[in-house]
Amino acid sequence: MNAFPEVTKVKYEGPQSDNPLAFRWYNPDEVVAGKTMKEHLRFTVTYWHTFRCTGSDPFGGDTMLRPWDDGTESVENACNRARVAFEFFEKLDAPFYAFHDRDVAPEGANLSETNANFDSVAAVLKEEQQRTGVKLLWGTANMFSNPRFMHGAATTCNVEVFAYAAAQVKKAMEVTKDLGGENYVFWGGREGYQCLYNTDMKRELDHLGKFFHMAVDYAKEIGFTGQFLIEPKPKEPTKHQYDSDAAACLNFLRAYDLTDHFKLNIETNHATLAGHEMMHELEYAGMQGGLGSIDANTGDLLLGWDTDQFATNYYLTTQIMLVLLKYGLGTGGVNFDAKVRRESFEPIDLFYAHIGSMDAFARGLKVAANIIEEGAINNIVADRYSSWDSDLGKKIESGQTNFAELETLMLGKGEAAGNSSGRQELLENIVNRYLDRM
Ligand code: XUL
Ligand code: CO
Repeated sequence: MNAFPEVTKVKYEGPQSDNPLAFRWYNPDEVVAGKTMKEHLRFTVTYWHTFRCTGSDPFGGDTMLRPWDDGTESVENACNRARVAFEFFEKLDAPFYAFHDRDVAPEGANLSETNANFDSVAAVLKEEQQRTGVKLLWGTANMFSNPRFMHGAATTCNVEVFAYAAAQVKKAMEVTKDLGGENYVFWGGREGYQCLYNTDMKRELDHLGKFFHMAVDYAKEIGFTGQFLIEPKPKEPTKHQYDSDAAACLNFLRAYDLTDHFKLNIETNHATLAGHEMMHELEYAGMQGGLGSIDANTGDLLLGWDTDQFATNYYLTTQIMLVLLKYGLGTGGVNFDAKVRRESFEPIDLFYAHIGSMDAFARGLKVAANIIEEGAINNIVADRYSSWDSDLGKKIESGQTNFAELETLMLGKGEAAGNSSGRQELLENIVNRYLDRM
């Protein structure tokens, strides 16, 4: 394979380099906060955007130039594409990739044929993984593109579609396990509703709970030990998706007794659609022990939909890395669920896009590590809450007091102690200072 003849292996050349095909910040073996960058970041290329995106949009057709792809839905073309994908991962020095079942292999005339197609391509993926050492971060099932899923998959009103979805996930879990996948993701593409008049929400959510329990049971049965992840998103394609944000997902998991088996895969553009900052979603998941992995992208705030762009903004990557350093990623990774713009149609643009975002995350990691190491933010936060370190604070936090006792105290004092400044602007300046230092 030589689909990208103009690229050899992308290497670290340092911040002064003006080579657009070199890393300026991502230096895989450099140790930051006790681990190599490679270990911290676990960069992952998404198969669907990088190898299946055609560039079409609601207003126009395909634009992407992909000379290796013959444009057919044949298994042969899929196998060839898989080999090209691994050439890309290798040249980019990306340690992981992630896929949907239907990205890698075409559907057949029936489920058995579809499964056979999947097995044929999975054999190539396995061979290529062994050849290159690139690993599978996660697998997932696409249960949103085919028209059968118009009403949903696990939350459909059609019981046989539920059964089909179960069969599809069963197979996707088997292939993910066989390829050594470290996680398995559920993004509820059509698990939601367009209209409440025709929706039995309670019944749909009960079915979703049952579906996830079946997945947990099947994982045990086949010895799949990867982490299950749910990816929150509030809307698109449905008007409301049940996994709308981290809080909704965690509440669902708790209500259906699934918290021990699932964590969350948090995506920046989805956080934006939910009206949250990425940092909020990460912190919310992290503080409840539910942060599993991230889909690293960004949206265009002026467009307001899920544009899945590559993140290059250092403030964003610094914020993300501040939270990831706090909670760790475990078996998760930084998965580039991002696509090049339809105008960036040449194969080389795939390299520019990934290199730029890998560098932005690497720099964010270094800045965040410095901020944490020097306590630049944490000391101010600790100071802000220091009144809680008093005897009174300890009593409240350990549940050893009550309203009546607190009333007596305040009646005696007459007024609470004065407040101190929140220092928001100072903190924003501090982040700038650490960015300047790099
Ligand atoms: C859709 C999205 C998906 C999931 C995997 O917005 O993010 O690609 O990441 O199904
Ligand atoms: Co995603």
